[in-house]
Amino acid sequence: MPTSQATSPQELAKKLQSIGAAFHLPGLFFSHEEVRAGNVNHTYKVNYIMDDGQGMARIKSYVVQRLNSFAFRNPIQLMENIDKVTEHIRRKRPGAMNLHYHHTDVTGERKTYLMEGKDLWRIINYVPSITCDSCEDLHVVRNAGVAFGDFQKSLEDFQATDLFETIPNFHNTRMRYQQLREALQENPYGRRDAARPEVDYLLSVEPEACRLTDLEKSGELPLRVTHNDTKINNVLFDPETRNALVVIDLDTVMPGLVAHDFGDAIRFAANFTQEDSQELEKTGLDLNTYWAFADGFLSQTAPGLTETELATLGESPFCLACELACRFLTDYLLGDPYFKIHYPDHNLVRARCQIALSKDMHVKKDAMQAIVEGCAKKYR
Ligand code: GN1
Ligand code: MG
Repeated sequence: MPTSQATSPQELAKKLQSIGAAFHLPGLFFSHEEVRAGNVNHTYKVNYIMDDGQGMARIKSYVVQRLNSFAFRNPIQLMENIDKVTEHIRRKRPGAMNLHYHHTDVTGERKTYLMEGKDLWRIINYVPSITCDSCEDLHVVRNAGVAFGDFQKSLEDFQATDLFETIPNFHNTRMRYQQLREALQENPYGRRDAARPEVDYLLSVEPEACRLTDLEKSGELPLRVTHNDTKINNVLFDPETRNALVVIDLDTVMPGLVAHDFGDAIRFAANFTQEDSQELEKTGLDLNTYWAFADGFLSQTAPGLTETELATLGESPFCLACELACRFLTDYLLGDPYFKIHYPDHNLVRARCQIALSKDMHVKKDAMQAIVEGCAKKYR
């Protein structure tokens, strides 16, 4: 049964129950809710009730996910990557919270996934926590920087060639521009004219937007193992202390640049508005938030960075915002096959917001670089 957005709540509940059974979840399924955080995978919180051993009821929750098979063409290799990375982190940070994936025991083999046709399902323990989409609490922002910086550091001795490239060329900005050009050429939904001003702007900044990709290609920036999707809502926080508990969403852990992780985190966390805001006059880079994240991130990573890596951090949010604008616009032109949308022009709106953000980042590039250098000096 497909579990598209058109599926009825009853069908979905039945489906989730059968997935839970395949993973041998104990207790009685009694409710579920969709978690609308990610733009790609489908995520649900499911709640089970069981005996606590003393005759009282205990409720236990799990996170059930259906991987987007359009975005991730090699789901089994992806799960193998996650296994390797979480194991590595477990060894390096024995006391820290780690993600726990449940196993199916279908053929006596302990697998962390269930394949149903093209769909891969997986189940993770639910961690009581809070996440932030935008954040005024600079303590939380700094902690997110520490968490992503520590994630980076904990993988510095991980053999990058041991990882399967789950989405090849994920942060290859040149290729994202190429895909935009092809979508414009193809124009299958006749949307090209509606996207003209956005396309013109993106093409006008292409050389600057592709700086990271060009420096990677010329070998001036080292490839590391990076997270590649460092939205602040991919960090779980303790509801009371507001300290970071664990970094989640490891689907795109692949070889990449430090600047990808830094720039992507900033473009999401330090925007005055949400990623799909239509209030373009309010959209822009908040330097206070930027500073807090940079300080946390560099407190972990500064000692290991090369001078060239450090020199690219200030411009990286601009590059990442333009790259994502290309991706949203390409998806809009192709009829939205990749990103989940909540209304017809959603991807065009998202692209416009990233463009407005990138314009403000362009103005603030030197300030961003100065802040990075100041923080790095502190931690070296
Ligand atoms: C997707 O699904 P989510 O929200 O974790 C996308 C990121 C984008 C982001 C934009 C695998 O991430 O690259 O930056 O949307 N992930 C993938 O919101 O394409
Ligand atoms: Mg993701």
